Amino acid sequence: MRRCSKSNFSNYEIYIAHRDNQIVRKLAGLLRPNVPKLAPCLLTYHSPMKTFHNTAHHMHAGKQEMFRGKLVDCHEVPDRLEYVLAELKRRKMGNILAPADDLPLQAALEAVHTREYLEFLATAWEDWVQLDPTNAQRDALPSVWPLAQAHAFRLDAPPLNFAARLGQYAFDSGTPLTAGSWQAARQGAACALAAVHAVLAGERAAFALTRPPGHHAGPAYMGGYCFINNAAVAAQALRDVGKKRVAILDIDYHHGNGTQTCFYERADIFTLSIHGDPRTEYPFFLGHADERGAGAGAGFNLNIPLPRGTGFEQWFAALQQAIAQVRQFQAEALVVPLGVDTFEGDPISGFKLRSADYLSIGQALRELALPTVLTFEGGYAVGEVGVNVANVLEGFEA
Ligand code: SP5
Ligand code: ZN
Repeated sequence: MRRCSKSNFSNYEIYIAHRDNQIVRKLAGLLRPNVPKLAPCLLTYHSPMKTFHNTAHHMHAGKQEMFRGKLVDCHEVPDRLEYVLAELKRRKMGNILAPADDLPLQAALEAVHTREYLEFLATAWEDWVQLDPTNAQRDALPSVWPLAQAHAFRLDAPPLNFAARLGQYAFDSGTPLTAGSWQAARQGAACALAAVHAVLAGERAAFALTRPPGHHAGPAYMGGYCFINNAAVAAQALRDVGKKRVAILDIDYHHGNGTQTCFYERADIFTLSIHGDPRTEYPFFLGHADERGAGAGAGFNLNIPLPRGTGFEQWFAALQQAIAQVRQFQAEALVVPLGVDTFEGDPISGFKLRSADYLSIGQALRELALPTVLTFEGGYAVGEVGVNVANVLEGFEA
C-alpha cells in the first residue's frame, strides 16, 4: 500500500496493490478508520483490469506465410495467446472473461468495415474450397493483385474467380485465411466490443486478448495477419456511445496502417503510431511522418517512425511525445493496439525493448487517466510474449 497525492487530483488517493478482492475488502475495512485523518480524503482501490479473451482463437491457425519467395512457418500462432493467458493467470491479474454473446457485434463491424468485405470474409473459406476441392488441405493465400490506385487495373468490374477476389481484398500473401479465420476474427471483435462495454460500465481499463490481430486490416482489406480491425471497432464503438474524442495510440512494432486509413479524414478519432520506419519495415507503403491526416482529419494522424535498432530510451521519448499529443487533443477515451513485437528478441522485428521496459509503458499509459481499451496485436517471441504483455498491464495497474 502506498499513499500519494498527485497534482491532477485535489484529494488524496490510497492505492492498494492487490490481486484478490477479498483481501482488498478486508484491507479497506482496516484502513477506513484512518481515513478521517486525511482531509480531504478519498479512499479508492481500483480493481484489476478485466481481460476478455477470444475463446475461438484456435479456429484461426495458419500453416505458412509467403516470405521472400518461399513459404515459411507462420509467426502468428495460437500459442502466442495461450502464453499471455497463462501469464495473466499465473499473476492472478484480474478476471478473465469471455465476451457476452448479445453484444451488437454486426453493427460494430459494419461501422468500420464495408458490407462487401464482411460478406467476402464470411464465405471466403467455402469459396476457396469450391474453387478446387483439394484446397481444403491448403490455406488460402492471394497471388494476384489489382494495384488499382496507381495503375490501370479496374476495381469497378470485380472478378468472380475466388483467387482473384482474394487479391482484391488482401494486400499481402503473408496472411493465410483458414477454415476458421472468420469465426475467430469475429469473436475477436466481440472481445474488443466487450472491453468497450466494460469501461463504459466504470472499469478504468479492459484488455481484449485476441488473435488474429487487427491493426493492419482496413475498411475493405486484410493483411499483416489481420482481418478485422479490433482497435478500430473499439474506437468507433466508444464514439457511438458518446465519447466525443477518442485517441488510438498504436505501440506495435509495425505501423497501424489499417487503423490510420479507417480514420484518416476524421477529427474525432486521433490515430497515433510509433513503429519501424516503413522505408525498411513492413508494411512499407504507409506510416511515414508526413502523413498527418486529410480533410477534416488534417492534423489528427501522427506517425513516429523510428529506425531499426531503436532502444527503449529513444522509443520511450517517442511515447512521451505521443502521450503529450493525446493530452492536447483532450481525448475522452484511449485505445491502445498493444503489440510487443518491439521486444529485443522478436524474430521478425528490429527494436530493442527489454521485458522490464513494458512495466514503464503501462505506467506511462495509465498517467493519461483515461478510460482505456487495449487490444492484443503483434509479438512473436512466443516464450516472452506473456511476460511482456502482462508487464504492460501490471505497469498500468501499479
Ligand atoms: C500484427 C503484426 O504484427 N503483423 C505483422 C505482419 C508482418 N508480416 C511480414 C513479416 C515478415 C516476416 N519476416 C521474417 C523474417 C525472418 N527472419
Ligand atoms: Zn506488429
